[in-house]
Amino acid sequence: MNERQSAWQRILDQPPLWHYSGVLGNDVATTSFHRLDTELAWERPTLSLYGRQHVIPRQQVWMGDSQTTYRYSGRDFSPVPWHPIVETIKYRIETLLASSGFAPCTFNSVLLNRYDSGDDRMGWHSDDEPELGQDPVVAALSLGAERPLRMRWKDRRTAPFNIWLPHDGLLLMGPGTQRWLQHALLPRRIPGLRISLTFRRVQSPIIPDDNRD
Ligand SMILES: O=C(O)CCC(=O)C(=O)O
Repeated sequence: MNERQSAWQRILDQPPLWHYSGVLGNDVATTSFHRLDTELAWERPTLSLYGRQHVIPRQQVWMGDSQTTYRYSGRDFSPVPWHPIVETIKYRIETLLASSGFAPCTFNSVLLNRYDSGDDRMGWHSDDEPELGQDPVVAALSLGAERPLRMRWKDRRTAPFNIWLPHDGLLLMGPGTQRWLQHALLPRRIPGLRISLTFRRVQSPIIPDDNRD
């Protein structure tokens, strides 16, 4: 593994959990943030959770290569084609990971999440859907308001902890992260819009339901 620049911060060794500050540079990150906010067709779908229908407490767009259909909580999501800004960000992250000595990753899809305010949220889950394969790598870029991602071990070996996600920061969740940990973006009294882009690689087209809310 290459020497990592000081912009990388190791959060956990096993599973590998890293944060990188300043992925795009502040100006590009800020322009990308505003353009994604206004140019994407954000949706607030209704999902089935524990047998009840409810509207998700955030907005989202599922984007990627055409075969990357994704299913959770009783719904299929067909990807919208790559937006040029998102595709540029994807290449930037892939290049950054390769040049930092991580195993090469090629992402073919991304879930974009839009949190209008601190009330918008995502419940406890792991990104462990079978179509992502065993021990997927997920790389999440944050834009806009800084929020903490709450992490907890599935076996409760230590207390839950926060990872603060600043504008233009990348959280790299390496192999094993989804197997051992869950994460959530809990409601917080933090004003301001936040957008996250969670890049993934879909290996097979369809997955069984989970109970993400
Ligand atoms: O918005 C975030 O940073 C978390 C997103 C997330 O957990 C997911 O897309 O699975």
